[in-house]
Amino acid sequence: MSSRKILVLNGPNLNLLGTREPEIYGYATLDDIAQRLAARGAELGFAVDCRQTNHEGVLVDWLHEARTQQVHAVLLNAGAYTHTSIALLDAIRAIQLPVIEVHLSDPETREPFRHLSYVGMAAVDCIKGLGPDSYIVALERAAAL
Ligand code: CA2
Repeated sequence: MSSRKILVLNGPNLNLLGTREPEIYGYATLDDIAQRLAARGAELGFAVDCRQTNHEGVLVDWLHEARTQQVHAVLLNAGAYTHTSIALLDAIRAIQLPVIEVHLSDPETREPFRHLSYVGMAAVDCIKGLGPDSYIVALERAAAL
């Protein structure tokens, strides 16, 4: 396995993917997405470590961990914390690693409260609105960095 690593961090409620609101988020589960990421990552020469938590501070801890573990890049779907979390903004700025913001839906076409992204203030790129393919496109962008 490659020693080059891409970390994929998923925030609150994304553990429910594939079970609720399929009209917005589709039918793929997070495990399905993780498997696709692992396969595409292997083709690109990267190990993909895909995680999910419902807790803001755990996302902050994992971002800090990325800095010490020679991670090539981070893909971050912070879920609703995208729109609320100055702590995540500060963590992304602090780790000095490329972070790509990922969303299944396109938050800018949804409710106004989803239009602001604190993650986007520090991320190097944002891939959104492609369903599970958002993660694959983001992985390809990350691999090319
Ligand atoms: O489109 C995305 O990926 C979002 O990050 C998803 C978040 C939402 O708060 C962001 O505005 C956009 C919500 C994730 C909730 O995931 C669910 C999955 C299945 C059923 C219910 C919620």
